[in-house]
Amino acid sequence: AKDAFSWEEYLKETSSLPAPPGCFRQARVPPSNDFKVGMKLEAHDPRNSTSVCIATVMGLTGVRLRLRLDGSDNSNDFWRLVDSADIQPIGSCEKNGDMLQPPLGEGGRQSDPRAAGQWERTPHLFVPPPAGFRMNASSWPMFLLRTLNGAEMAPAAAFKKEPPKPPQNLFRFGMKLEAVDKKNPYLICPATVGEVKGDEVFVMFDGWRGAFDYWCRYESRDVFPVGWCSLTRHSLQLPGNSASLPKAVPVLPASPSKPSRRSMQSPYRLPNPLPALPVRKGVRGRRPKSET
Ligand code: MLZ
Repeated sequence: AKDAFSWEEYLKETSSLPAPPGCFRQARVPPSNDFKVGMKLEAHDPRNSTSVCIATVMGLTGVRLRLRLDGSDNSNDFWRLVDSADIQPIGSCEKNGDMLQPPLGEGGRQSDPRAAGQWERTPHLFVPPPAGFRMNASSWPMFLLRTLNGAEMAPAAAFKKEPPKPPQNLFRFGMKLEAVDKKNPYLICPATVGEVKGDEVFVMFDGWRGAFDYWCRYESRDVFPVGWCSLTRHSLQLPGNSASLPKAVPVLPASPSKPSRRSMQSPYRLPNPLPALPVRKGVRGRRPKSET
């Protein structure tokens, strides 16, 4: 499309620089996505990361998977990279022998320990139900049998090794990146480093007045170098048009020991949240219509 987002033009327009690839815990050459919709795997429950559940691939987007825990509804889908350490082939838990734990019921309460006892007698079913599992805990083993019976299991080769952490936080104020919008985690959007503090990075979404911004660790799997989406054929959102960023955002030299002072040195230090600025007409495309 002729109005597709161009990083090249956008970087010029905003006089900014992309964060170098070495800042990110992402593969230099993105892995292939060898999963298929409907495949089953084991995934750490995002609401209770020590428990591992059966999940189904509901969709593929670039090298990310849209996952749903078996036994839970469509309101808690989550997204993981194919090289995420949070996912593994069916059977990994049992192999590691670390699976026996009582199920979490509604609201994260532990359910009747007698139910857990039942599972101990079915060693091939050493998998706790997902946090949202609504049936009686004792029906879980049968549910699992049914859910796995005849299911296509994701092959081990589809799971890629998680890339190593960069040795330190190399992000600097003003650098551009692509980042998952945690409130709308299917979206990846253009963003700017708004602040750096120790191992943490403040991700600011361009053109959204701070409503979606967040702090994350520098080795977060939710941030990507400029060009990642186009490389992996994931859609990239347009910047919002609620506020424009300053024309020149200097990228300052490293001084990890004094993060706050470094950011204050910037003559273009952005207040947080960004003030409402007049919308520039027709500069960077439309804002998506609904506030969902
Ligand atoms: N439905 C929302 C999406 C906003 C996405 C912002 N990402 C930084 C809206 O249009 O308001």
